[in-house]
Amino acid sequence: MKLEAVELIRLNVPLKSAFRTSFSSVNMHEVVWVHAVTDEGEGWAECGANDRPDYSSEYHTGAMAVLREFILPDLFKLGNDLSAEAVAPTLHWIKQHRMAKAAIETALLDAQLRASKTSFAEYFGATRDKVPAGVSVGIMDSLPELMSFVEGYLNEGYVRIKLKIEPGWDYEPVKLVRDTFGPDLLLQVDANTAYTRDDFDLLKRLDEFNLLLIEQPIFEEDLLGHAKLADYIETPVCLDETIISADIARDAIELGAAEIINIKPSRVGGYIESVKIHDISVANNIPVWCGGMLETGIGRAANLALAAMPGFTLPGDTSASSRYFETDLTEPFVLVDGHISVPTGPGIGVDPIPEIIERFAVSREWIKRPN
Ligand code: SMG
Ligand code: MG
Repeated sequence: MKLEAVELIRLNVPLKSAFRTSFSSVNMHEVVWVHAVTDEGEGWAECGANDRPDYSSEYHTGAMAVLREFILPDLFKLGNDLSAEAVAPTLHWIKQHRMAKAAIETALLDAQLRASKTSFAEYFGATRDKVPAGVSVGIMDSLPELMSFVEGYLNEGYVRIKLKIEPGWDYEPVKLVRDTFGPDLLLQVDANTAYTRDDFDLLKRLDEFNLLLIEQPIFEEDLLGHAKLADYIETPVCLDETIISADIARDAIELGAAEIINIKPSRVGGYIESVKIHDISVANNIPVWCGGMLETGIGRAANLALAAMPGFTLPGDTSASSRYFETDLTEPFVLVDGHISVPTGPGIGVDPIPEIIERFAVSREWIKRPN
């Protein structure tokens, strides 16, 4: 396969309601897509970064710059030797920038698999045709507002609730949700690094709610702190932000810092690295589940295929399109009996809808192979 050109598309997609975490509140969701044109066909991918470097160090303008200045020139140079599998080794010299690398690797994997009429799910060795859907519920202004969102999602059929927490919004909302919806509700929390080693006693109080897990309670670089916390509390510690590679996943597991892992392909540099993390986790009896970055249908399609692999034994943050958007940019993903179908078509199995791209696009830029 040979890369001919890449289109970088920046879109502003309104969310149905604000999504507040311990680090930001998003109403208008900025999205960046990578559209790769090769001699064998085209491919699409969504960059997992946010508009600001708040979830990780990456952000859209930076990701687009590193693609333009370093990543794409190297991939153009590969000529006919390009394949999705060749992307990571070629770009190894570029430190970090995993979300930018993941975006181009995924777009090329889409092009490659569309050409060979293979779905992402087949490529990953996925074993299911639908996956159970959880939903991530943001921090709210009040407890009644939280309750009305949680109740609405449960009525729609979501099989697991994740509550975003931060200091001052933890014990009380979790208690209210647990007391109201009972002991059988699959319930977990996500702090996005909002606590410190000084908060271990506070986090231990959450043990009484029999949570599935607590996600990324403290600073992402504090592997040892997570291991100490995992020893101290009953709730299983799950890592998100910390797990940026299969090597880190291996170390976190060995150290006892990760009892469960949230796999986000964008965070780890792509789907090929995600499969490695899945395999290491399965070999160590560590459950994994698929995280989300508020993806449109383009990113969601590929995540659903990954989530259909056998080691993904917990429901993911792969919710239906209607959880996020009035209008998705592909055919919407719908929730049926708490599950979402895994796409079966070649590549990611969905196509962007051109009129909707036009409606939400803020900028479109072509980068062409030099002659
Ligand atoms: O895609 O439903 C989704 C969002 C899931 O909570 C979610 N993601 O830390 O896991 C996480 C957060 C990061 C969101 S950044 C916009
Ligand atoms: Mg998280």
